[in-house]
Amino acid sequence: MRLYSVSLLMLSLFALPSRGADEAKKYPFVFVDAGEEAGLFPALEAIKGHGAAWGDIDGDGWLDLYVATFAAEGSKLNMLMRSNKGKFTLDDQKALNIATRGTGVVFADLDNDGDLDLYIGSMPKAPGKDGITSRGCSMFRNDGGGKFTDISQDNGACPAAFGGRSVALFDFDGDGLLDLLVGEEPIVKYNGSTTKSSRIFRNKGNLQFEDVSRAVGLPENIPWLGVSAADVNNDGWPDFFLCAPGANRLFLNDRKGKFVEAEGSAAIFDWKGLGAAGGDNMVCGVCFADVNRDGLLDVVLGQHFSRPWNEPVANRLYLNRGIKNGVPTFEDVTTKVGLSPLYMKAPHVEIQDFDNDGWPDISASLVKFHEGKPYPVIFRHQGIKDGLPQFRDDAWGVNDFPNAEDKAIKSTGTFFDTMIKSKKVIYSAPGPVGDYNNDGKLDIFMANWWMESRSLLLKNTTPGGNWLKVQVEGAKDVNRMGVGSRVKIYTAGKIGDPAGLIGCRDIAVGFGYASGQSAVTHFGLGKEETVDVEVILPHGKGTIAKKGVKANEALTIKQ
Ligand SMILES: [Ca+2]
Ligand SMILES: [Ca+2]
Ligand SMILES: [Ca+2]
Ligand SMILES: [Ca+2]
Repeated sequence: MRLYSVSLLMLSLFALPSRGADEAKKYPFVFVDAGEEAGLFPALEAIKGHGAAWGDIDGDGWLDLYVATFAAEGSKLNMLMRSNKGKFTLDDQKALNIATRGTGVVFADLDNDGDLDLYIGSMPKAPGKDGITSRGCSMFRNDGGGKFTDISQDNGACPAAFGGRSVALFDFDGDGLLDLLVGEEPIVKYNGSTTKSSRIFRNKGNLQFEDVSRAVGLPENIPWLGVSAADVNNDGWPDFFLCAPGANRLFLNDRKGKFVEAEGSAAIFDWKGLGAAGGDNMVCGVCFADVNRDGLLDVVLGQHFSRPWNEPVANRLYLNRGIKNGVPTFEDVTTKVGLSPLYMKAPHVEIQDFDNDGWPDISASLVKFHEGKPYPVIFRHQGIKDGLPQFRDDAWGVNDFPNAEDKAIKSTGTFFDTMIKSKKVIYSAPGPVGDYNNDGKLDIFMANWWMESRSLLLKNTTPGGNWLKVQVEGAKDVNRMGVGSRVKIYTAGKIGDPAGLIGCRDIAVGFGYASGQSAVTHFGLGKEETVDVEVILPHGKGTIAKKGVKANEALTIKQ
């Protein structure tokens, strides 16, 4: 109820006349729509884009991009865009050009051979009146150099009647092989699936998997749209979060191969008070990172509510307030920290430092436009005040959306027609962040759902501070990608001192919504020119310290 009253307050604030141009000048980031110059078009024109992943598939140091679509009349099928130093060309491998209703896409080294395989979470569809068929979940083996072979049949992770949504990687049992966490669509028979039960597929080695969902304690009938795995109770073992309508839950790893729901998690993360919900009101994306430098991972949730232009809704931030008896305590600080209600869906969410000032910002998969230029909605971290991180978004003021006319539209279809024509705002399902041009500034890719609109490669040219990229190469029972490693950045000379902590996050792939990220973690460093880096390997496999690391480089730490 409280949130609702705040929404009304914000509604009246936003109803003030727009100052467009002046507001655009205040926007603290600079993004360029770089899809054309980077070569994504015409390949990515006319797609129903619904999933995307970054990953360096050929080991040349440049991020490649896989885009998944919803197979529909007129839409192109899934595509791999291969990067040559930041310029993309459409890869011609027919095997990858499949018809899916793709939501989750991740590049993942599932056999620890040093190259990235590919997994796609998708909802199967039998041919209907439209004659269009789509495959369910699919897996491709990288045979080296980014040449892929379809191994979806009989691998155990691509059941025929399973409506896969977002995907996250984790090594839940500590055997050094990455397991898959795949959400299932909440509406039974919306696709070729008869269940709404998310799955954990355990990696048995040799690219063979088994469904261990029930055996490890993930109950039946828990669908999920967004997924994320991270160690939220600092015991070295990956925990996970599911979000779906009415089912935001945190599960903790018992370190013996099972999960238990964190006590009280359903109540803490319950998303009530949003008026006459229903319809496609959905909690969608989830992302973990430490936003207040206390060494505890906080969590942000994204939303895909039915008609936010009528009734705005904020993406939510929960601070991790400490761990008691192995269970983290979370506090909803959304309104206290400035995450203002959004008048549009913003399903994907990431915590990343877009201006490299050392404070991680919160991005929504939502863009406003002024004079044709994109202003992605990013809540910029303003630092800590009175013990709380403060965030501010400056994108909304750049144009008058939603004006009274926009707000009066009740029909979703009419609204979207207007939205596409007026070019004032757009949102996307996926919005994976990655530095595609290797300049140390984090870029964003948003696959577009409307065929007459365009996907956005948002090149970040924001003047900013120093940065550091860290990746971890596992061996000896730690997965090769280093997923699950905790990376902590300290001011030089302060390693291990909580007062010197600048950044803290887990190496993670597959978070937010419908998005796959590279296993390279990025930290803004502000003015720091050298820092100390501590890597805590998962499952108690040890700690690696690197002191006096120079800023503005990509550091690979080997186990
Ligand atoms: Ca844990
Ligand atoms: Ca924290
Ligand atoms: Ca920042
Ligand atoms: Ca960049």
